[in-house]
Amino acid sequence: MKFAHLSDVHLGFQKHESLQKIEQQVFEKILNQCISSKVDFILIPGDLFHVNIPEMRVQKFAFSMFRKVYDAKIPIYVVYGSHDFSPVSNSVIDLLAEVGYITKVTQAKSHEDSTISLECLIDPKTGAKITGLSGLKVGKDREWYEKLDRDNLEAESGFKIFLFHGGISDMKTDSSMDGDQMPLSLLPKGFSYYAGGHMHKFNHQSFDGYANVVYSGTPFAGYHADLEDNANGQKRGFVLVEFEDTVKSVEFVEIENITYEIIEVDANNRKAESINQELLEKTKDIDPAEKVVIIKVKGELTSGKTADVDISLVRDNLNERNAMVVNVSKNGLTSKEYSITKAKGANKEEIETNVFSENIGQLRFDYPELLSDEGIKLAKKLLSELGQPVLINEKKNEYIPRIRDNALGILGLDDDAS
Ligand SMILES: [Mn+2]
Repeated sequence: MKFAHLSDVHLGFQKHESLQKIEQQVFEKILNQCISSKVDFILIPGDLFHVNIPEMRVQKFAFSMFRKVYDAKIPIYVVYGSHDFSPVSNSVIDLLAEVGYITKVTQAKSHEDSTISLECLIDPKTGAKITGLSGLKVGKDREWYEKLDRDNLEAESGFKIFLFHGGISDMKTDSSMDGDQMPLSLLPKGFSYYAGGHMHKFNHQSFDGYANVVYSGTPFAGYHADLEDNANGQKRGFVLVEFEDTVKSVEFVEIENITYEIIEVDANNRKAESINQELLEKTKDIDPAEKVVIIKVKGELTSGKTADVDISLVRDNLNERNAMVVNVSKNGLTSKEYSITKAKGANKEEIETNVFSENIGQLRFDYPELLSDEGIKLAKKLLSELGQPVLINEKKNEYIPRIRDNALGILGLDDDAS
């Protein structure tokens, strides 16, 4: 008997059309493999979708995929992740569950002594007992686990699987995703397999009382940093598990997504000009055609503004040579000469004014209206305009020009050129 474990698919995360295609292709490939290798069931412990109610394009795709798996008579067992979680069952997960394409495994009961008990559901074909808890929004998970009646679950006999969504502090994982982690001891002991979601890299470890604690990782990407990891050689895919009365084997199945190039530049103790030059040179050395190109600049410039590091030439060059997507990360870039000083204030209004007045002195412009008190006023007006929400029933193609025209008006610029 065998089952598949995949998680953190984050359907709907990608904004770029070409990457949306890859996102879908990868998911389709995995489900096709599940069908062709005749798995008995599929586990998805959370973040199947990037948000609880994704756009219709994503929902349509998901329904067509799950329909195929349903027709192949393969049950899918899920818990919510932190991304597709909804406290009032207002998630596309619930639609899929309602039509019977997937099954939510959490059957929890709260008791008077404030404990929570879980019941296992039994997979009809294999007899495997399956239960688990959803990932909740930040910090809430721990509370549930602390109230969980573990004894009752530990007393269950047979082949048992626990689905969870969250970080486990006992596991050696990549530190970039720390945050909320809980000790393994909050999970019930003695299960045959712990199907984890939330951590985006494959990880398989066993502990005393806790065999086979496994994260399948994201099959493609659910954060921008995932693409960077992919570019640096991180393998992506899903997990296939063979079992009888115990787990016989846990196999990571790699699914290829796309090819990458990464251009990294260290900006420490340098000027923007030399960075721009290095970027251009490194760009010439790569063949970007049909690849995701990641440009990463970090470090502290000796002078100038971080905006002086100009990616536009490099981007144009890469696009002319048919790069699929160019992703720029300048988050780690700062400047000795110009850095935003934090400011305090009694309210949002005051903090904004103080941030502008603390920092505007660092700027050198030929336009007096961009400096001193006049500049602060202008900046505040602009900030408030850019923060205007979409009106009820306003369409995106109405909202964007409205905000743009108003912003250009505040700056005293004419829009005719665009
Ligand atoms: Mn995730």
